[in-house]
Amino acid sequence: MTTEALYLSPTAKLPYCRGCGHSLVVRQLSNALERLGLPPRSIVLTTDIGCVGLADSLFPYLHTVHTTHGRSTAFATGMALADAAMEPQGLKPIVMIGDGGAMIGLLHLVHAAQLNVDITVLLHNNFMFGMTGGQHSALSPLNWVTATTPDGNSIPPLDILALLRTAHATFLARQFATSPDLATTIADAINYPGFSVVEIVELCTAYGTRWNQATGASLKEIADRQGYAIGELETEIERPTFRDLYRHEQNVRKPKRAKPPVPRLNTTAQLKNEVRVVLAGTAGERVQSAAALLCRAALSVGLYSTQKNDNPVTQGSGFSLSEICLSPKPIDYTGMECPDVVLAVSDEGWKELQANGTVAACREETLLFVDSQIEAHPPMGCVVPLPLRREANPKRAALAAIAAWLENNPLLPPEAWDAALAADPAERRAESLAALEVGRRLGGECVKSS
Ligand SMILES: Cc1ncc(C[n+]2csc(CCOP(=O)(O)OP(=O)(O)O)c2C)c(N)n1
Ligand code: SF4
Repeated sequence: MTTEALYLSPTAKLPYCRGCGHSLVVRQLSNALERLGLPPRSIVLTTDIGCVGLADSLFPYLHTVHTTHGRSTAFATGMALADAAMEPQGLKPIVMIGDGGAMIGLLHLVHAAQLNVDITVLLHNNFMFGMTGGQHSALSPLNWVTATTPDGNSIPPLDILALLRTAHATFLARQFATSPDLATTIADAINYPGFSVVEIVELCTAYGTRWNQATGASLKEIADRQGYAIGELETEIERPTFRDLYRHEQNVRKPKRAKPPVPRLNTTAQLKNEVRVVLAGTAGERVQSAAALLCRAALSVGLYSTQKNDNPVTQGSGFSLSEICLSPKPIDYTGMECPDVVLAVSDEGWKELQANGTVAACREETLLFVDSQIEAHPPMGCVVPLPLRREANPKRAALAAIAAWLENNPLLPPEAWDAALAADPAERRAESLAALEVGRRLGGECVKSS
């Protein structure tokens, strides 16, 4: 296999119109890769929509991804972020995008430049949308005739490199597709360890040349008229790449204080069948943490448990809800069509249970423990009102409700709670034990009275 065969297939039939600048770029990209001698599998050619996006199949030995319009830079950025975090590293995404795609996905370019991810963007600027019939793009020069500006464009064009400079890009280059230096510039850009962009000024021969009497020789004049510098542009800043920053952060970051796994006790739980519990209350009143504690307690005695939380987008206001499954067997489905137990400790929680259909889904045998301040009128099920908020205080009402239910259905031995609470700071553990105590007492009283 010749080296060229590793990049542009020697039998490749280029799909572009005769004289299209894209053909020149494809050949010069192949030359640049050949010079760099990069392993083909270390490159991901990430192409955009448009004629520019037809390049994938010409490079059979590279990884290729053909993406949605304007999003090629975002795909490449994602790959570069993942590559920086993985071992071994060494994937180089190269984006091939048109001026149309660059406009549609402009912020992806800005973002890639800000992040300084190791990607190279080859921005094929033929001043128009080629594939769809030669419409104007935000990079069309003044007076440029396009399908949508038949009398010539009167909107000043965007200088994409100037824009990316303000996004802190550190490698910016502009070349003509016809330039003998193009392969060198592309190679330099690929070699650059951070974000690099090469704007390639070229012509769409299907529309641009015809409507503007332009030829390859006119490119310099067009660039001059817009004040566009050609070549690798000066950038005054040196700054770390995303890869450098990531490595640095990995080295300095303090290990996250994760809760240790819950210890597994010798005791087993008295649970034969799966039980599904919905716990509902008010945000900020430790509803979801009480549910997590129940799950940990269940794990300590060999049960399986799952927890799904819900709250409004506001996080700190409104309802707070947890759906908990406990089971002696692995839990494959965590849905909650008809809960076995409903624990509602505040008005907000109860209203949400009505709104989300939980109350309507209760059956005859569903147990409902609700705070006595709530006016609960479920269509079915057995409602047990308990003064949870008053006796345990609102922040402990959820845990007290769990304890009250378990006092009536002793699924977990008391030592399961000790195991679940073992990792908590002493003060928090004492609060939780107090809540459990109140719940047991209230639950015990309702057993006696029934
Ligand atoms: C989101 C979205 N918008 C519009 C289109 C239609 N579309 C297909 S190709 C194209 C023009 C591409 O122009 P450019 O990116 O400059 O590439 P060229 O064809 O010139 O190589 C457009 C607008 C699309 N496919 N997807
Ligand atoms: S339509 Fe224009 S951009 Fe597309 S291949 Fe033909 S010349 Fe190139």
